[in-house]
Amino acid sequence: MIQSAATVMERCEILGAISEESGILVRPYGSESMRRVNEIVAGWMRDAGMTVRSDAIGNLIGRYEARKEGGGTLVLGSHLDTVRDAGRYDGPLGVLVALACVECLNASGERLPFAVEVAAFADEEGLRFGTTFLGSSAFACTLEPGLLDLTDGDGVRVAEAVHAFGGDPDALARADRSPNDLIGYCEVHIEQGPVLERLGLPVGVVSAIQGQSRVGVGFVGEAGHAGTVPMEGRRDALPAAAEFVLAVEEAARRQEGMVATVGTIEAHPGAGNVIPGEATLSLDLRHGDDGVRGSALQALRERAKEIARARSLESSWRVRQESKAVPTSPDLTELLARAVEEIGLPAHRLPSGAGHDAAEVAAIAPVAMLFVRCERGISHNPAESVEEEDVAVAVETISRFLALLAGERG
Ligand code: HGY
Ligand code: MN
Ligand code: MN
Repeated sequence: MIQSAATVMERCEILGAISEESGILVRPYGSESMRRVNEIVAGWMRDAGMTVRSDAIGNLIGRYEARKEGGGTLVLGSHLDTVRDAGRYDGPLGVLVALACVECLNASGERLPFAVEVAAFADEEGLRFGTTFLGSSAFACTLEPGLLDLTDGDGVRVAEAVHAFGGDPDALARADRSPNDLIGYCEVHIEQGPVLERLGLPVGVVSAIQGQSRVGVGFVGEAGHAGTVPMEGRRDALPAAAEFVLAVEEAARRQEGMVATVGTIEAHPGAGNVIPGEATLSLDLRHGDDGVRGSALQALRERAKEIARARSLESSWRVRQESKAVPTSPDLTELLARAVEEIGLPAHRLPSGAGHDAAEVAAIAPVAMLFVRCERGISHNPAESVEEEDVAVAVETISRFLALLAGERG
């Protein structure tokens, strides 16, 4: 497992150097850098004895066949897209640990009673379209057709991007596979929080993934000359956006367990001496209880309207994507916990504040997740860091998990 962990670490470095921009890691859906990492990972999958396919959105899927047909399929994996100025482990670690486990099986010629697939999802972060989980929602066949009309910053529609990436937008509504064949999905991911580090544990077992909403919010007024238009009567869109940002922060601070973030804001037309006629921003709102999240979202929508009204502006509100809170499967999670305990570690259970592909795959299969300790809980940041020894524990845990599952189904 130590050798496998070293390979995982090296591969995280290799993939982490493949980016759309030099100096920072940024790998959005459908980009040239994503095409390159998919080619590299596909090569590693083939070397590990897997057959490789891409589905209708461009998720890369490697398959290691079962001892004999009809035993079902267990899917392991995570995503290969990144946020802007990303770390090297959020996503790729889960794909590469999964691959390392299949490599171990292949090296000893071992076949399990079920097939193992490694899924490398093509869009989890939603950087390009302000969404989340496009890849795994296509995999789970839960992708809302309306999403195909969303556009990126250059006006390219999701459907066009899927086509350009070699996918088939018309096939997204059709399942690539029968869910009846699926035994489950298990994802390894960095924790992205400080809990495991504080407890001194290399890995933890996820109990639930909290829900999230992503919204595009806009304020429209009238652009004008910064020097000649008096303050009285201006219809400046940016102060409205600023008021809204503060309202978001206040709403989240008031509600226990809620987190809300405005991660992007733009003023148009965007010149120092022009009153912004339009301001657009992103809202990311999360809570473990979907009802609480829904009410908070509605309240913020009303707030945006009030702010706009008071300033004689128009406001717009576009929910780009929502995902519900998802508990992990008790059975698979119990098995994962047993795998951790077999190594001689306590199986600490913790919820996930971050979203994960597992939340989408849960629509068609039971899911489980293993978190790996990361330094100071930092993620979505180039300072993301994991220890090779912890990765070795993750590889060993998933290998044992596969063996336990094989014992149950054998
Ligand atoms: O934003 C998230 O929770 C995930 O990292 N995409
Ligand atoms: Mn992420
Ligand atoms: Mn991730």
